[in-house]
Amino acid sequence: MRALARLAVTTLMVAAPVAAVTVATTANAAGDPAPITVLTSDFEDGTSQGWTGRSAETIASSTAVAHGGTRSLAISGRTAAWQGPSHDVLGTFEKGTAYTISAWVRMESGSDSARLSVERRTGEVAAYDQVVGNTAVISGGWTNLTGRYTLATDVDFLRIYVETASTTGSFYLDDVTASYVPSLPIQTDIPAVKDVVPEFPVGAAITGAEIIGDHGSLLKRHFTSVTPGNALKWDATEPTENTFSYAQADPLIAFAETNGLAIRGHTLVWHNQTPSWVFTGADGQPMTATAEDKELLLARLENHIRNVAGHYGSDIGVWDVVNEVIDENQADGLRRSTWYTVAGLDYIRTAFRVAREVLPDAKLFINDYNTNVPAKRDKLYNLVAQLRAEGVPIDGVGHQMHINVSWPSIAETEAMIEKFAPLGVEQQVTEMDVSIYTNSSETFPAPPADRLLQQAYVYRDMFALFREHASEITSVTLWGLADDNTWLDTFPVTRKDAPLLFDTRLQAKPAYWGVADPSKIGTSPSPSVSSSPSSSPSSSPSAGSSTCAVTYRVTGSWPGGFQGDVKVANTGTAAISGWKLAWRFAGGQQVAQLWNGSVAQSGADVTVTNASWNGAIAPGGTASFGFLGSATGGNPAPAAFALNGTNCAVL
Ligand code: 9MR
Repeated sequence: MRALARLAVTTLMVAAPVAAVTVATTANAAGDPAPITVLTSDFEDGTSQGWTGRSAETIASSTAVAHGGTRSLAISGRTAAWQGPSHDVLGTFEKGTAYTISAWVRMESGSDSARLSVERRTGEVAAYDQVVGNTAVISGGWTNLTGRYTLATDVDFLRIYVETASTTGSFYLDDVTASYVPSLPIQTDIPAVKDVVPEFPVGAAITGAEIIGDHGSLLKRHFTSVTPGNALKWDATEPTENTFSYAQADPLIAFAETNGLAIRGHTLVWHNQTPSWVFTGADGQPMTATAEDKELLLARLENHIRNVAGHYGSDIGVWDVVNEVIDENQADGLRRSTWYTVAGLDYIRTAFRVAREVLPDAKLFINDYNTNVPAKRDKLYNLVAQLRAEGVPIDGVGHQMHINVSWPSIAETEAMIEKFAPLGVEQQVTEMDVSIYTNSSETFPAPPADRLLQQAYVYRDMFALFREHASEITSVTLWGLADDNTWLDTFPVTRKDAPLLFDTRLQAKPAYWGVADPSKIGTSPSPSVSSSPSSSPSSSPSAGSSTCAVTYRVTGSWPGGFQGDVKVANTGTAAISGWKLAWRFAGGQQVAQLWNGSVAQSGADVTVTNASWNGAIAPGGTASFGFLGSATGGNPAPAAFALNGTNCAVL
């Protein structure tokens, strides 16, 4: 066994969300006590140290390769990808404690992906919780799998195991540990958020782990509303056609009811976390825009809503009926999801109509991210205005508010609220979190104090704004309870983030004080107030008057990221000798990597300076560069560019 460094941000991919557990990366914040290790397997004693195969595969200590020492565990004779080594942790793992599990894996030959999971059983019912998603493994070296797992239910069977994604190749396992950092009692001598913010319910998104032990106490103490973060989504509630499951959601709903918390239902219709059968036609083929497929899709939608919304009835007072349907890059503003391509706008009409029929008294919401970005905000506004004019029963607009310490400005956020006010809809902040990162390349082993303070000012100013607008804003929900369980640990890249009011040990952060008592965090203004630094292009110039022209193209995109290509043309009569091109990313995009130039980004403002070989642009000549960027929501093209301080035509 070699000592494992537990301080670094770990590599982890979380794929499907799992039932009633917390899954997240971990990084010990400075000052945390040493972890307590509850399981160590180094295989140095020549035995398999309690590891057995999940089936009839062969498990044996081996000297062929070792991560540490001279031995590892060899797994061979596998006849299915799910077969692999497994170890009992029943009686080792306690409910409500977050364990960090680390294992090293290496293929005997070739390559595959490996993942680490927990199998738990209660009575005859088995569940499989993924702790570390598919991670590339090779024969030439060791790959670490590390993730965090919190058991949230009573079980009579509990084993951790490793499997591969596709092949049945032999592999090795070594240096497995499971450990936890002892928890701290929650603070009972600080004001409750719900008491200092009486204007509207303040909520937290929760999984099974947030309702037990200290997490449950913290939740009850500070919050008046909850949103099940994954448990009500289609993949959890109707994994196979017409077979409904409330196993994940029921305990959360029961907790909320017992403790008098309001419940936001999230979400009835989304393009993510929806099983593929939903979009598979009667012929077994992916649905297309035929009348037959549309009819089947809308029937499935209606059946889903009647069952899920009907199961909870009036217990859930607010539903995100549809989620993330806007794509501001489409002329009509509508996301080209399968929902849309098969059923057009009728899927939204049907969803609201059926939800209203089932729940005459519930508030029905349309929910989206980046609703502060004017292009997206306006498309959402247009859609809601159109549908309400048709009589579609949309009661409210949900602003997710996944933001960061330097974006967006308070002014832009206020403009967002004011935009929707004339529609007469309720508005709710539904998924707020404030990342400490301003681009995809930053990684901190522990949250720096200045970022935590910046974050506190953002929370202070945003909550002040929401409270001023309490006649429009009827609820504010944070996307998580504490920093120990946040989706931002794996998005847009894997690194430890700290976007919430309470830290990984459930203690109040400066962000909490920004909400609860801003006098405790000093008087510095929020850095998010200013959104228009002077280096940025001021407005879109007219094509005829400038001496430069910029062509900006997105040449590829994928969830969370994109590739951009930029060409700068010298349309003047004088040679350019050295250039700087500036623009603003209005959608929160961040440049992660850039070639044929060097980049600096501060908040939304990007400046690219020529490389040594492309600084000279003769009249009529061009220079080009490319980059990889992250886009957490929409990816609007910059509206204007300035070359050496002069606005360019945009082609
Ligand atoms: O918090 C959710 C996370 O556990 C899931 O892995 C993720 C991907 O489907 O969805 C997260 O919740 C999303 C929410 O449902 C809609 N807005 C964006 C949220 C963060 O991705």
